[in-house]
Parts: sequence; C-alpha cells; structure tokens
Amino acid sequence: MVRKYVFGTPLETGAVVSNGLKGENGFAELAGTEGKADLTEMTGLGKYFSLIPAGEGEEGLRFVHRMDREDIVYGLGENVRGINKRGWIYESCCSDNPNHREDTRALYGAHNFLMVKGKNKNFGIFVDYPGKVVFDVGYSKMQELAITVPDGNLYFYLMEGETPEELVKELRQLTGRSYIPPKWAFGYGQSRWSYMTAEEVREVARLHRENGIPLDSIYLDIDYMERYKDFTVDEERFPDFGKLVEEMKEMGIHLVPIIDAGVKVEDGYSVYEEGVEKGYFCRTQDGEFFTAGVWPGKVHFPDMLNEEANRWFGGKYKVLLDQGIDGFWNDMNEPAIFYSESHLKEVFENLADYKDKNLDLQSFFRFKGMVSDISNNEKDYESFYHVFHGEKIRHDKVHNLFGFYMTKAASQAFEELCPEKRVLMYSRSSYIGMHRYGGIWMGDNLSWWSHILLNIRMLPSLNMCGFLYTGADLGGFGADTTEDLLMRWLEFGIFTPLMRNHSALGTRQQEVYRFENQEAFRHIIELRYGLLPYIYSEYMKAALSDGMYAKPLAFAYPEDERAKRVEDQLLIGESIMVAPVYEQNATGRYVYLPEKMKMVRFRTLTDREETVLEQGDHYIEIPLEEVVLFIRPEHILPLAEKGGQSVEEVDFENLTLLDFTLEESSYEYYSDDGYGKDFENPAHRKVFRKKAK
Ligand code: MIG
Repeated sequence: MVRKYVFGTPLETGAVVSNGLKGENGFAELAGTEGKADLTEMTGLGKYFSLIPAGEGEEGLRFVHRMDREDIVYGLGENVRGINKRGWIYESCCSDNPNHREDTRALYGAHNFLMVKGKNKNFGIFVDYPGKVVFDVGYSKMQELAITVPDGNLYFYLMEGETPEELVKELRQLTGRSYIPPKWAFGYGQSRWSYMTAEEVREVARLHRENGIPLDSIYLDIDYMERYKDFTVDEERFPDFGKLVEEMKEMGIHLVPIIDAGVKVEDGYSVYEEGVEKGYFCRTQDGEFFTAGVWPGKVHFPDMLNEEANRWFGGKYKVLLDQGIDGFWNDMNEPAIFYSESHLKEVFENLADYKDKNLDLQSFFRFKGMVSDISNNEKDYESFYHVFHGEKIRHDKVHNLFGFYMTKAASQAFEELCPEKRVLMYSRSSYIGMHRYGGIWMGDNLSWWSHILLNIRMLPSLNMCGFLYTGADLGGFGADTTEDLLMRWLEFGIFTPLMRNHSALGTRQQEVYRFENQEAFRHIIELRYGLLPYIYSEYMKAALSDGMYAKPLAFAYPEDERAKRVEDQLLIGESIMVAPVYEQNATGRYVYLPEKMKMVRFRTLTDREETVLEQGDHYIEIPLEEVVLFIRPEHILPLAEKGGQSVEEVDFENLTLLDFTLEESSYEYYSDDGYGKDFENPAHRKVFRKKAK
C-alpha cells in the first residue's frame, strides 16, 4: 500500500510514473496544506511520523520518527557507511565529491528513499523533493530519524508492506522499471582518464587479446574530444574515428565515450552556437547565459530541465551513434562547477584587498578559504535558472534533477533514433526515477581497501532505490592501486552488473596486464564470463520483476538475528552468497552461513572444489588468486564452462549446472539475445531442475 501526501504545491519532478494505482493495495492520494498535524493524524502518517516546522519561522518541514533500538534503516542509495544507515546524517545534494570518507554527507546521487525495518513495523518513505533534503538517521539523537525538507512543497510517499522487498517493489511500481543495458555491457570494461590517442586504445585492446584477458569495452574519457567539446572527436589524435569504432567492434570491443554536462563557449562550435541562438542554456537572474568554468574552460549548461532544450541536447548523441558508438557515460552532471565567471571575478577583486598586507591569522584563513571555496560553491547554484514546465525556477530548488534530465535526454533520443536497440548509458549524478533511463557508476572512489567494503555496501542500497546497473571504479579511481588491491576488488567486481576498471589521471596505471600475476587476473575475469549466464539471468529477472539483484542477507533470513547484522556478505541473485575479502594481506576471512550451504572454490573457472558447510561461522581460507562463493540449498548456479574473450563468444545455452540439492532444486533461467527489447517473451524463460539421487 502506497500513500501519497501532498504538501503545498510541489513540483512534478518526473520521478513518479505510475499514478494509476488505486484502492486497497494501491494508492491513496491525500492532499492538504492546511492543518498539517491533522492531516497526519487522519491519514496514517501520524502512526510513524510527527511533523513539525523545520525551524523557527521557517516554511520547511521536519518528519520525525522515534526508532526502536533494534530497528534497521535501509536505503538512501549512493551514500557512505553501512547497509544499515543508522548512526549518521546524510544530505541529498548531488555533489562532485571525490572524498568518499566516513563523514561524507553527500555524494553524486539524491536517493530519497529509506525503509525502517522494525520489530513490529516495516515502512518505507520516498521524499519527492528535488532540492536539498537532510536525513538524520540517529545522528543528532541515536533513537531518532529526522527528515528535513527546507521547503513546504513536496510529495511524501509512505509505503507499508510485510517485508523490505515488498517496499522496494512498491517504490519501483511508482517510479518505473529499471534500465536494461545491452548484454555486452555485462562484460569487462577497461577505462582510464584518459587513453589519449587511437594508438593507445588499440594497444589496450591488443594487450588484452594477446594475453587472453576477456574484454568487451574500452572507455574514452574527456581527451578523445576536441578541446573537451561535447559531441566532437579530436581528429588529430583520433583520425577516422568511425573506422576505429568499427575495427574495435571486429575485435569484440565497444568504445564508450564520456559526455560532460557543460557546453564549451567557443565561436564556431555548432552545439554552442545553436544553444545560444535557441536560448537553450541556463540563465542568470539578469537573463545572461550563466558561465561556469569546467574542463573545456568556459561553459554554459544546457537547460536539461527544459523540455525543448532537453530534446535538443539528446539529439546530439546522434553524432556519435552515427559513427557506430553504442554506449555512453554522462559525467559532471551534478553539475560540477570548478568556478563561475562571476564568483571568480569577485574573488579576484577581494584578493586585491589582501595584497601587500601583513596577514593576521584570521585574515589569512579568510583569504585561503576564499580561493578554496570557489568550486561547487552553493552561491553559484543559487545564481542560475531553469525554465521547468514553463516556469522560471532557481537552480538550487531543483538541483538534484540535473543529471536525471541529462540522462533522460539521452535515453529518449536513443528511443527515437534506434528504438529496436539497447544502448549502454550510465550517469554519475542521479535522482530517484533516473533508473528508468540508465545506470550509474559510483563515482570517484580511491584505491583504498575500505572502498571495496564501501562498494559492497552501496550495491544493495542502490538496488533498493531502483539502480540495478551499477558498479564502482574497480581498483580505485584516485590514488595508486596495488596488485593485490586490484585483484581482491575484481574478485568482488565480477559480481557487480557494471564491471569496469577505471583510474584517474596521474595515478598508477592499472590495466591488469601491467602486473606480475597476469594469469591470476585472467582467471578471475574468465570466471566473470563463466558466470555471465547467471549474472545476466538474475539481472533480467530482477529488472523485470521490480526486484533486487544484490541483497543484504537480512532480506532472505529475516528471522536470523545474526544475518540481519551482516554488512560484508551479500546475496547475488537467488542462488548464491558472496563474502569478499577486503583487507590487505588477509589470506581468508570469517564467513557467516545463515543455513547449510555449498561452498564452491574457484581456482579457475574449471578448476573448482565443492564443500558442504553447516550453518554457523566458518573461517575460510581464500588465497589471493581464488574466488569463493556459496550456493544456497535447493538452488542452482548455471555456469558457462567455456567462457570467451567477449560476451559474444560466451555460450549461454550449453551450461553446467552447479547445485546444492538436498531434495529438489530448480532454477528459472532467463536468456535472450541481449540486444532487442522483447523482454516479456516467455520463450526467454526456462526452468532447470535437479533431484537428489
Ligand atoms: O573532474 O573526465 O568521475 O570518472 O575520469 C574529473 C575525467 C572529471 C570525473 C569522473 C571520472 C573521470 C573524470 N571526471
């Protein structure tokens, strides 16, 4: 049961698609601005929340819920900390923040969905408000969940259900089905900021193929463009681009270019000129186009929220589609602002005051702060405007929708330009509902061991919010990786739908063939390809049933007090549990088994060992080069024993069925061509069964 509460006159953000549900198991719409307290009493909201003004004389609202000690809070998508979000304060404010630290409050996405799993009550809430929202989950007061919206205009959805999975489904029914990428996008991808020339790209392709390391995609970061201009290709460094794309395809490799949010200000650049002429860029209060500095130098931001501008921007992807490109990643779409022209000017003026002065400490820090605060400055986000549904609206009020609409622009264009085909699309910034248009990657993490754990925890939280196609920069983006870090990370990464190795400019190069134990890397990546029939099948079933691909143990073992608290093991699909190693120099780890399971140890895809383990705690040896997973009782894990160099080469039909059958196990296998869209065709599903001997 979903209840919708309307406060004030909210904006239609576009997050919710299904307004048709009515009645008992559906949807009740309850509106009212007057007498908020009455409203909550009358409509059931009061059962969970008390509603108070956000502060003296403020128009904002605060929803307060008293938590029991044992309650678990799930959700909030892309954020730091645990699967259980208790004990920290999070802000929905899409931010270009490469510091994913324990005390970070906001990352790139705004995922205003959380669930409280209590002793006697389960409920979920979705706050549909596109500006900043604060989720204080036991930070100010350990037992209190307080959600603050700085504005009195919002939709508040309350979901009730027996289990968290039901609540997840209810959110998905409101917001639509998850994005389904082409099958090749489940292969291994190699990325770097940046491969600078066509030759470098060829070399990456060649070294993977020569060394027998499977690979399906190579990513083009900003330097493929001509001076960072969207929808251009540098002709000197990437001559005859279409041919390069073709040549790579012949090797089974897709090139995936990046698209940035800002459009370079440059005379003669058609995207810029058209945007100016048609007035498609965001403007300041005075009606000038807002100018920010990002990679290309000065840029204007397309008004992604304006329908016409949105369609126009989406149409531009055609330039690359026409050259054979079939996948993209959208970056810098929080949008990130290194500086704004106006703020920069102000800083320069103020700096003059400090010149030739003997700085006391206070003025020194003010001086220093002035410069360091220049990027992603709040004031800048308050200084430009959109035309959203015909209404002029200040950016900060709709800040969290920018990436959403940029990605929608692309997705809509793909629907129009190549309706039969799936195109790979994922974004850095996002808002609930964007999962219909694409996936996301988890942004600029670091080559830190703790970020493997962060990756493990973020995956189910994102799945809860609808984002199924996701993954982290494997090996770590910032800072220098090490061979063992990359190896352990890939051993978890083979289970994430998006499996991409990516690293930042200036850091140690981390293509797997650069390390000594190439063979081990090859085996790990081969295992991914062997697991693809299962991974793809589970992904598709999750997407098509509004379910989750990766789950916390608690969702499957709700009565198990231990399982409920496990934060470093996950269920991947219906058949298996994983327990990755995320500590350096560890040669194994403790694993908790909520029930009897069959452990499969992979030395390679085909050299494996099966051991049945009882319910309880086990110390499992996991040497650096090995992958261990656990099959649940009465479940089957289909495996393609002959992997391949690319997804195309994997045999999805002749499978080995690993299983843990006590009496009888069965598995519903989903398989399609991976490129078309007749998802519902029953021919894609068949059932495997096994009986005990
Ligand atoms: O300011 O395009 O998150 O993946 O390599 C950095 C360069 C801009 C941030 C992305 C990252 C990408 C990088 N970009």
